[in-house]
Amino acid sequence: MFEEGQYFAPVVKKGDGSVSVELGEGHPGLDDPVYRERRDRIATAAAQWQPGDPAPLIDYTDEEHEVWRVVCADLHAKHRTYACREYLDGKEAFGLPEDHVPQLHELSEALAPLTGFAYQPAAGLVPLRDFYGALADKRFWATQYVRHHSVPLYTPEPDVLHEVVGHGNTLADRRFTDLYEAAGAAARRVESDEALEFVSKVFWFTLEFGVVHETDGLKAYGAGILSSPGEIEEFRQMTIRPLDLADMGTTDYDITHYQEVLFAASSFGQVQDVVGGFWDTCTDDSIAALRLAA
Ligand code: TIH
Ligand code: FE2
Repeated sequence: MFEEGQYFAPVVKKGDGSVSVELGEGHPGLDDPVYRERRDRIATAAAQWQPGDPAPLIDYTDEEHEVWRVVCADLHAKHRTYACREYLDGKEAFGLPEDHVPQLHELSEALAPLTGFAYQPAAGLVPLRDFYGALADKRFWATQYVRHHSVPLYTPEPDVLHEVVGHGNTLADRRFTDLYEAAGAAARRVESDEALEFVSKVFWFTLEFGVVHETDGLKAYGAGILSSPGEIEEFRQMTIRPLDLADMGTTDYDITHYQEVLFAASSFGQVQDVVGGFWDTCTDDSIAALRLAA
């Protein structure tokens, strides 16, 4: 999913149906015309996609495949050390290629028998209600561009590596997809923007950046940690707070840096019970009460 920040790259629609991605100050691709052309082309394909169509085929270049290889090779050993059990199970079931960027449409086909989830292409920022609401229908909005080759270890912009290596391996396991679906149902149920923001912050501190205690140490289950070869080596040094709905739903975060505050569950079962249970039942009123308790 795409959010605002240092690298915020708004998508601007042009008259001919194509779109242009406005890379901002500080973006590593700002002065790289080849990269900018790629971003525009890939975003245009997403903008022209219609619901029901398969995700567009992207003609990834050798350089883009190389970024994929570098990140996957680096994460290969790090996942074994730092990823939680449930993620490693999903990764094994999904069997992603490590030598080339896969196409979203083939990943949707592979997910169908596993969990029924499917990817749909995002040109850029997807409004919160659309992004989360789609999860209730087992649809995951995903970008298709590749991070700039000069910064493979971390990007504040969710790219296809984040969507597929981070989220995809979780979309292959029902213990995770039950949580995604519950978050989607919650986002559809709540009415106020404040309640939706609370639901989305709980998502951020769990499915994006959650960590969990296992017998041999603290592990990551959040997709944002699991897709970043840089951040995955640092999360154990951050401020680790216990899983707490009121705290997660009201804590601010900065998407442009490694997350300094993380919330640790005592077990994956606690995430299912506490966070899944919250999304299953939350209402505007129950969230207002949690806000007061924070
Ligand atoms: N920082 C992640 C990465 O480098 O893979 C991408 C993002 C996850 C969540 C927001 S941005
Ligand atoms: Fe994400």
